Amino acid sequence: MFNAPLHPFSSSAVQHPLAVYGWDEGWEAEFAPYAAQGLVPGRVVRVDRGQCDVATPDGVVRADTAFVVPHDPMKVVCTGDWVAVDPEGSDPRYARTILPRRTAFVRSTSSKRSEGQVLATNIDHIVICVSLAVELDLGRIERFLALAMSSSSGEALLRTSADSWESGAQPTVVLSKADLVPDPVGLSHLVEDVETVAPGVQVLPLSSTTGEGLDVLAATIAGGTTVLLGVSGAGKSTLANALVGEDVMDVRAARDVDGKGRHTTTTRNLFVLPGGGVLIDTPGLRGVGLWDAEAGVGQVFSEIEELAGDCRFHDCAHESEPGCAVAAAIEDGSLPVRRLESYRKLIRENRRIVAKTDARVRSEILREWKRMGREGQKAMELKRGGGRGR
Ligand SMILES: Nc1nc2c(ncn2[C@@H]2O[C@H](COP(=O)(O)OP(=O)(O)OP(=O)(O)O)[C@@H](O)[C@H]2O)c(=O)[nH]1
Ligand SMILES: [Mg+2]
Ligand SMILES: [Zn+2]
Repeated sequence: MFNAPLHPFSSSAVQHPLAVYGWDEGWEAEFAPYAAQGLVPGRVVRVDRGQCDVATPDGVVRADTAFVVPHDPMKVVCTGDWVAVDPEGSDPRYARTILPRRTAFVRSTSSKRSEGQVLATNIDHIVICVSLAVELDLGRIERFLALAMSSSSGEALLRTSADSWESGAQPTVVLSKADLVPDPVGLSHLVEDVETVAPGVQVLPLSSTTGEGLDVLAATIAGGTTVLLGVSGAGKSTLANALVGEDVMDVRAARDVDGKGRHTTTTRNLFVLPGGGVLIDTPGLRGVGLWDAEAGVGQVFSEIEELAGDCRFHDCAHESEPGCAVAAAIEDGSLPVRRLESYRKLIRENRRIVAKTDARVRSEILREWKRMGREGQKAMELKRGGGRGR
């Protein structure tokens, strides 16, 4: 591919050997101090139990990630990270540091803990894979989208403020296995259903079997880094193989009909796409806990937030306030009740998660609880007081 042997840090017009992995001037500048130490840049293409495979100018090497802070999941090396590799040593080598992440896709790990889990980093596109072989779960699509739209910059992730951040990556919803819905009218209805829960988001029916939609998706994600997300069995790895043009991933055997819930893919793997850009295939996500996704929820439910701007009171809770534009939209049928409930649920859930991670928000919520508690108590006292005389 390269006509001349290249010095890895050369900034000449000749393409850098890591350019196909997304290496650019920004990374080069970021890496300069490490280059001065004699370290080599590389992109993590796979992580497996404390070791990772790193694409370097000399090819893919195995590296130990001993530098990580194991109890801080946000600092654990992740597929998509750019790292500085020690050229000394053989197998494994040592990855010394992670370059600051431009974006990261994070979910909360469990409802008990306040930890976020970084699923992929330095991503530009998020492809949410939804199988048409099973009934559509619109609530789950909204949840995936809220998380996708709040994927944030690496530095922001380490901040502990409640400021909402700009969305880092552009989502696309792929309706996979479209060959299983041969009726075009039925298919377009399904697409419309998903479009209503994904304002402003491209919704693309696709079949890895027939190739339908594949070229459109390939064009959408050409250039940049794309991560494939979705539940197990959605067809992510099959799609990865189709996009890469090679069987790079194992897929679930078609006869494995009882494979429900079993994960075929267990690691996150990064591949170079023939049309430019890279693709990260991920294991199926059972649950996607929101992680500081307020901005994302706002975007997914933008029509509700827009309506809220027309409510008479700026702090309208859309319960039974007079002049509530949201209630009016429910009334006239233009806003489905399911949608409002889904919005409320995700906002509540996100607040709980944020409260666990952020002291300021926590104290705000506490104040609110206390206020409500005091009011509740007053109400109770009034009631009791009123009852006492009888
Ligand atoms: N009919 C049809 N079947 C498909 C298509 N894409 C994938 N499948 C089938 O769906 C099943 C699951 O596909 P995988 O690609 O392994 O799914 P996955 O999302 O990677 O699953 P995990 O790795 O467990 O997360 C396999 O049996 C595939 O053959 C498609 O376009 N059409
Ligand atoms: Mg898979
Ligand atoms: Zn309202």
